[in-house]
This record gives sequence, C-alpha cells and structure tokens, in this order.
Amino acid sequence: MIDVRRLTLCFVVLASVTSCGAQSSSQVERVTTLEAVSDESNENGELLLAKVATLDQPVDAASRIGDEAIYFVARRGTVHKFIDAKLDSEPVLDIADLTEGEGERGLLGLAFSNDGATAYINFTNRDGDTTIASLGVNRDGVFARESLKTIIVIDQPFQNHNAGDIVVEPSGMIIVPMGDGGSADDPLRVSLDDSSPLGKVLRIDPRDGSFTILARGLRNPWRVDLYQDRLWLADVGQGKFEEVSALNDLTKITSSPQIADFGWSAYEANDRFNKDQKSIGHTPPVISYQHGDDGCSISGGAVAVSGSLIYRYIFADFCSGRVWSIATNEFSPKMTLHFDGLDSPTAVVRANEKLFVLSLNGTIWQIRN
Ligand SMILES: [Ca+2]
Ligand SMILES: [Ca+2]
Repeated sequence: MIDVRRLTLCFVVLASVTSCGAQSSSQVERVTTLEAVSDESNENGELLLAKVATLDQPVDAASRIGDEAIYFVARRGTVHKFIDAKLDSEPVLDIADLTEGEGERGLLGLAFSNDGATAYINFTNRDGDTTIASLGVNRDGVFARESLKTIIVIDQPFQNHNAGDIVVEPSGMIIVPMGDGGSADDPLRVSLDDSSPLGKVLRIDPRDGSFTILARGLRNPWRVDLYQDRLWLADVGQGKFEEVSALNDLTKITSSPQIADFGWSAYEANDRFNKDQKSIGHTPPVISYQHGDDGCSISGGAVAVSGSLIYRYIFADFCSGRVWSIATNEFSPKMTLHFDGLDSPTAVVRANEKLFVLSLNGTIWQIRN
C-alpha cells in the first residue's frame, strides 16, 4: 500500500535537498522580481501563474485589516512581509529557535486577530508538539517576539500529520484543524474518539486555551480556508484518496450533537477503511480524487474572491503539481484542471484577496486571472 511513509519520505527528501542548498547562506534568498506579466497581457482573462518571490520552504500566508502587506510563513520559523511586489528577506518574526522545520514540522500557520493587533501562530515545538501562541504586532507589521504567549500545547505522538493551519472567526475565537497524530492508518484510533483533540477541528479560546470540538474524523487537514462561514478542509489521504471537505455554518456550531463527522479512519473518502471504527453520520467529502496521475497529497486550498475564478475553491497536489478549482455552490462539483506539473506545491492560499501557490522548493506564484 502506498501510505504516509512514502509521503513523509517525499517531504523529508525535498526538505533535505532544500536545506543542502540553503543552509550556509541566509534563510531567505533575495527576491527574484516578477516575470514580465503585466495586466495588459491578461486582457483575455487567461489564467496566469506569475512568480512573485522566493522563500525557503513557504507554507502559509496571511493578511490583516488595514494593512496592504501579505505575510508569508517559512517553515523553518520565520515570517516575511511582502509589499509593493517585494518580499523582505529580513523577517518580521523569527522563532527558528523554538521549532524544527523538518519533515512535517516547523512553523506551519499564521493568522491575525480581527483588529490586526495580534498574530496567532501554529508550530511544532522542540518536542514536536503542536503549539498555538499569540504575539502583538505593531502598525508597521513588526511582531513583538517578547510578547509571545503560549495558548495551548497539544501532544503529538508521531512526527507526521501535524496539520498546522489556523484561522480566526468573526467572534475572535481561533479555529485549528488537527491531524490524527501520525504514523499510518490512525494507529491510536483517535480521529473518531472525542476524548482526543487529534483528528478534529478545534475552536480555541485564545484567552485561556480552552477548546470545543467542531468536527471529527480527519486525517491530516493540512490547509483550511474560512470563507462566508464555511470552513474548507483539504485532508491528506492514506493510500487511495485525497479529499476536500466542507464544514458548513461554522459560527453556528456550538455544541457536541452538532459535531460533523468526516469519517476517517472508518472511511477513507467514501471507502470503508478501519473496520473496527464507526463513523456517526459520515459526512462524505465534497470531492475526492484517486492516487495516480492526479497525485498523492492534496495541498489545499482557498476560495477566490475576485477574477474569473471568483467563488471557486482552488487547490493543488504536491505529487503531481496539478492545480484545480471546484465550484463552491454546487452539491457535487467537478474538478477543473488549470495547471499541471508545478514543482512541489505545498499550499494554495488567499491573502488580501489575492491567491498564491507556494512551492516547498521556494517559489511563490500569484494566480492572476
Ligand atoms: Ca493559513
Ligand atoms: Ca473523510
């Protein structure tokens, strides 16, 4: 069976290749300026990928109210400001001493509070455990490292499946998708067990770290996007399927009877998986695709809010380098292929209403349409 070990190996090999090349120099290469893609060249509405920056292992991006900058996250532990088409090689935050950006670990997610004055980060600490922390951010976008406060630490039994994203609800609560703890095949049977925070979507109160489970049955929901009260989850699959799932009416979920059950590890997509596991009211994925030419590891995903892809959810696959979109208002949407063969896309993210595709090998592309 093709399992997570193959995927982990994939990441590890790529990670070491990248580190071999970049270790001795500074963590971030100088920005290569945009390819010659002007607005005029895009008159016919053709979808373009424009290389806008390079960064050592980019994995996430975020923006905040009243700030034109976009903040890119480098897995080794730094955050970099991108403004006026330039990425600042000098980080606005450096927590490389608190994490280890290897395999599926590192600084993995960033989001801002609704007033933009606080940053929330999701990283694996030196013990490999998921750590959610907050920091103050000034008007110029400089993060006050000395203000870093740990909100919650969640034990990770294995090195992989740390998911790592983070988003903020209108209420100010933070939403964190959690993987199943790792190894392969949900060995600890935690994803459908509500006594564990693993394999869940958590709503965390940033004031005290208390949390509520909003969904269960996830394997490694690596990137999420919250758009119009729906949480889009790209859940990395085991041996056969990659999945996009949606958690509807997020803000209305307040108590356990409403917990959505995405099925893992009783199901992988719509296939029965661990026979000893039971899913209560299995919510099937919005779409799933099989391992093969389409790939082997989904790199979600964000909803476009402008251009020809408006209101479509865009996602990629790390193994095939394909980028697709699906309609967000259809019950059973079809995948439309837009790009093929990109180098190791780790995520498709939206920040300040723009869409970016991030490559583990360093390229940041903007999708222009
Ligand atoms: Ca994110
Ligand atoms: Ca599922």
